Amino acid sequence: MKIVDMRVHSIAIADPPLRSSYGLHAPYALRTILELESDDGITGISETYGGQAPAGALEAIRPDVIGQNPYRLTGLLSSMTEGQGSGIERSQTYLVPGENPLDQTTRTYAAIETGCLDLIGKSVGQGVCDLIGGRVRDKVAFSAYPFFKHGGGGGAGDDLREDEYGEVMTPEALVREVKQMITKYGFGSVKFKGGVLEPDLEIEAVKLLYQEFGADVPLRIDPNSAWTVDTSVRVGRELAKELSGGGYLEDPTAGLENMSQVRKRLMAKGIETPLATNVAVTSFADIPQALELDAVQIILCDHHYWGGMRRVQRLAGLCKVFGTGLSMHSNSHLGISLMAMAHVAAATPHLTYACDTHYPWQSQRDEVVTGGRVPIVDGCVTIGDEPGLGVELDYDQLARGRERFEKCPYRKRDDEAEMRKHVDPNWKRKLPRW
Ligand code: GKR
Ligand code: MG
Repeated sequence: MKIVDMRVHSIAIADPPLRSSYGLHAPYALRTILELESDDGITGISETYGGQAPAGALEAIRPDVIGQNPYRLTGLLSSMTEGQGSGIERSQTYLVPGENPLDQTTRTYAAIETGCLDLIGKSVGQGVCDLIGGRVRDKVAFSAYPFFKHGGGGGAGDDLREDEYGEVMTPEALVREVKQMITKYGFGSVKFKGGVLEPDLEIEAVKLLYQEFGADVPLRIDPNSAWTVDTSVRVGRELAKELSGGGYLEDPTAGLENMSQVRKRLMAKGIETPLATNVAVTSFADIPQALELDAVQIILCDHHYWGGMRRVQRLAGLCKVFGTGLSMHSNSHLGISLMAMAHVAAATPHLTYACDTHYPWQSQRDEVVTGGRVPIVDGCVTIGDEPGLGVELDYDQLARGRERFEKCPYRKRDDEAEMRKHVDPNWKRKLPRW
């Protein structure tokens, strides 16, 4: 089998005005959809970060892809899996995921790997999870992912989406948002995006969530490095009960040394809440120091930037050896990414937490897979017996996504610029803010 065509589609999907310590989501999130077509007429697909740079990076390796055997291509491209550098420069501390040039090759590789696996799976009639080691579960659990948000459902001009959750800028509204999500999708755990309001209000939000859902629904809070070490310790102390029993404190502060300080000081008070990260550890090169400093007890994997599904499995193996937990990170995405996340999760025995997903924030109008949105039932995505990733492209919907991309002014994610445009003309991301 040979790859005879490669198609790279830049699309824009409506996205609500979600807040984080990075700033504000733009009315459109950008994604890239990749198609790899074989000489026997089968097409493998994948989804990755969007905008000019990721699409350009894929276009740049076109000559290495066309004419290759999809079983061998990832071997030929394996030098791309290391990316460059490690530590804060390479991390997502200052740059939003998908925008760091230092992990560009790992992201490009991952998109190609997923496309090849989907193509191979479709050609041999097997699911991707069964190609990469075999499923250990066929229901993959995801958690609710509430954000503070301004009013609006995303989109612009005459292309607005329904504002399902309304404005959510108080602890009470956040609880309402989570209730709505749980009613609709049946999630069994909650990952709350903090780093937006004063820490006391975010503490209150977690306490209210705990009161509402009880100890059986694990809670996590992720302020994306917005706090000092002192604030992180204070939040960890005040939420010792609420974040125990399967919860965690994610990236409270920037950098491994600071995370390590937080851990030490919490442990000294007898608080064992684990610290998780998708910011301080984003590559294999970060792991030795993270473990040495005991800065991180849970790593959030993401095949999109860790260099693909098999690298995530390798990460899981390392985590198991060192007794480190493994969870999964996400960014605004559609059904192809959701299925890829579910397939790698299904074939990763050491995955110790429900995965993150932004999927509830996107709408049917933007979905590019046939049959509409991938169902999340009882908080889980079910992997069936369909080959590959189990989804096919809806070419009409893809064309609409491309058209939205052409029309919208965005070519990269810049949450800081959106904050200045819509919320505060002088806003600057400040780490730590509190
Ligand atoms: O979508 O604003 C967002 C998130 O803050 C995202 O960019 C993060 O990468 O979800 C992510 C996280 O867990 O840090
Ligand atoms: Mg995070």
